[in-house]
Amino acid sequence: MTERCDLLITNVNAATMDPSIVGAYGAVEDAAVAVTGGKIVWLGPRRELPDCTPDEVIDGEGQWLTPGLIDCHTHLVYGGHRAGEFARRLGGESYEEVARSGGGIISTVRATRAASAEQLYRLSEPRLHALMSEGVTTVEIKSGYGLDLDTELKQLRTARRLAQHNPVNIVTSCLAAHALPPEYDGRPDEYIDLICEQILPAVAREQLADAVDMFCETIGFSVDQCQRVIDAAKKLDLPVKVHAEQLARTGATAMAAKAGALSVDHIEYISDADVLAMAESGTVAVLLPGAFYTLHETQVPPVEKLRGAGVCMALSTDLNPGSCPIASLRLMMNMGCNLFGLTPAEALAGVTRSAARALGLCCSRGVLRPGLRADMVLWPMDTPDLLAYEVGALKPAQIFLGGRDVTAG
Ligand code: DI6
Ligand code: FE
Repeated sequence: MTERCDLLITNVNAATMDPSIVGAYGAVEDAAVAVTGGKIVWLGPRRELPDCTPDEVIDGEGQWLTPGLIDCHTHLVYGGHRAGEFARRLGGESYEEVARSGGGIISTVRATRAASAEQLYRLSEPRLHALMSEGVTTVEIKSGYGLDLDTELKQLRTARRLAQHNPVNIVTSCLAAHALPPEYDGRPDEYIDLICEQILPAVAREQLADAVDMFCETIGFSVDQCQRVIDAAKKLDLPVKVHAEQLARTGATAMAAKAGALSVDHIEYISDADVLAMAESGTVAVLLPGAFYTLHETQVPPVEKLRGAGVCMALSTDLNPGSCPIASLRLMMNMGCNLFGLTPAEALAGVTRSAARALGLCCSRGVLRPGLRADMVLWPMDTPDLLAYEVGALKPAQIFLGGRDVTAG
């Protein structure tokens, strides 16, 4: 603890989410938190606070402070919308049927290719703002609605530009292996060549992606094709994550765990052996209840088995125009509990500590602890249980990004 600090928050209860602090939320009640240089430098019971001279003091008024929320799986940069397809699905057509008849991901690809960089930015920013208004301070954004070199680059540059103009951390993933573009119809292996030989190297040259993702599904790419993408990502020193086993068991999770993937996302159809493989490799399970809900799925991910095996479970929106057009991470916390059986404390861990781990960022954020970034949210509530329970009315009182107050309005 230095003698002076930039910011001191006192009279606050801290849901640190630090697993080394006993109790559901790693709670430190009647706490004080000191911040300098964008990082937490001291956190503990207020009565133990050493002498210090803060530049600014905030009275937390007995409210609760949590880590900034982290949405670790979004596709929020896209053109157009799919309201027409929503109506078709409500009329009884399945997601796969719509996709196979030229709708689905490919219809968003057409709209995203047609949008100018400026249009894409303007369409995407309100989606980002919706997340930020809920206390989200880190957002992952994927490409994958371009499926050609220029449009994949356009999407990823848009994500980087959103980060330059908004007080939020953005990390990006290249999801060129999302669907087969129409110009490669019947030639999926040649499209995988394009990804491995041209798209990923160009993305890496411009440092546009922090990771590489892929859609390993019967309506996406096979395990063998995805393995080639993983090998190409590894050559470029990029970590991988996999959309796995949302619609059927494919073997994607076993492949991802073997490759040391950061996360496998969805995983409704994984087997007991897959759960053990994840526990061994430390691969995070990213649960996406909004997609499950939107697609009226019935197969839930094996949460009890994941919990029993000690697999780290993150929660995310999957914000995308088809299977989850819902820009609310708080609603996902509620759905994680109601639909998947998480506890409220697991839901908060899922959008903080575990989400940070799914992005390979657990050394810098997701927990309130000295040495970590001061991305924090002050909530007007008397227990963190409310965060997963209530939807809509409970809003952050203050949002801090690297210790800076970035509360909107
Ligand atoms: N994430 C995805 O990328 C796909 N499903 C999912 O959960 C498809 C998104 C889309 O329909 O556009
Ligand atoms: Fe997704």
